[in-house]
Amino acid sequence: MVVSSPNSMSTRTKKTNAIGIPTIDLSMTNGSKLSELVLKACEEYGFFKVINHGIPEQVIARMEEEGNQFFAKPDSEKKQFSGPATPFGYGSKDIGRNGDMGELEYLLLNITNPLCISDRSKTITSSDQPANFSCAVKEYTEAVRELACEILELVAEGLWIPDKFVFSRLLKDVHSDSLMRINHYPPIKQNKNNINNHVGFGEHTDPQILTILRSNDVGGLQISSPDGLWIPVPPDSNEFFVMVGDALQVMTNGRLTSVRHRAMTNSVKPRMSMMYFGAPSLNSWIIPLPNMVSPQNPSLYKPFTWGEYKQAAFSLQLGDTRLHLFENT
Ligand code: GA4
Repeated sequence: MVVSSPNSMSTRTKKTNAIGIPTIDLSMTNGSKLSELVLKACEEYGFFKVINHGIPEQVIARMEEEGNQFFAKPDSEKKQFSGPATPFGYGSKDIGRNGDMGELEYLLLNITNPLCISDRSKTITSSDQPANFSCAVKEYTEAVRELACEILELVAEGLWIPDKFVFSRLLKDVHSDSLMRINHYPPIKQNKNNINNHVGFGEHTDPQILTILRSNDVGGLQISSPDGLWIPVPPDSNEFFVMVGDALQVMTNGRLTSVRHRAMTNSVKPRMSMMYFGAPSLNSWIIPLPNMVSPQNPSLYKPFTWGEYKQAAFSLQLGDTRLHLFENT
């Protein structure tokens, strides 16, 4: 396996032994073993793959099909869905509000509970059947939100938190600020040395609680390993990848850490990934849970709301570390 160092955009790479991405079989019947494995993966990598997740193939296929149809439209049509600063809708190359650029186009949609996508998102169509796109998003999001909740309940069990719904409840809240994103990375020509090292989406951590990612069968995702090397994640279009976000890091008082990741482009095939970002409501407090704090293990963070954190994150650059702004000194 070839890995390179985070923060270096150079082509400097290093060969190492294959580093296994933790894979968790959700159909395991031994519940306490399952929660132990989920917790271990969250602690060691902040990242893992889930198999036997129970999400029907056709729900995934339908969402992929709608995404492909949308991105295949002419630019002039896609641009009609460009979002205002909020930023919902279609975007191309610009990431966030502070000049970050990527080699991709995307759709960013806000998701509400009970599941319905916002009025603006509802107008997005991929075909002459306007309802198809919003139905596919609704069905897909419902399924991945359930998956995220199941995983968060396992995390709570693994941490011996008496209320196992402490995290999942936040995603089910009627005011949950969760998002759905579909990224499309068209192939990029190789440079003159035949090296393709274009960063499609720059390195960052996700600000939310938990991310559920699924991509087509084209590679590109890389995660930063605990010892600071980039690990390429082999694609698996039938399965889902789970990432710990900043808010979960804070609520577990740093026991789980959010994973730094990025996406590379290739010169052959388009990559499409879809992410559900599970978040609490804007006025929820993001604070370490009582049983994650003790006199020996005091709270690492000042109390803040999800709205405050989101505002801070969205006013910084993609790769900036943001949690230190909220650390206790
Ligand atoms: C990363 C995770 C999600 O894709 C996202 C991104 C958001 C954006 O694209 O507008 C941000 C980025 C993400 C973190 C820092 C800020 C905000 C771009 C950026 C520079 C939608 C999110 O919630 O945070």
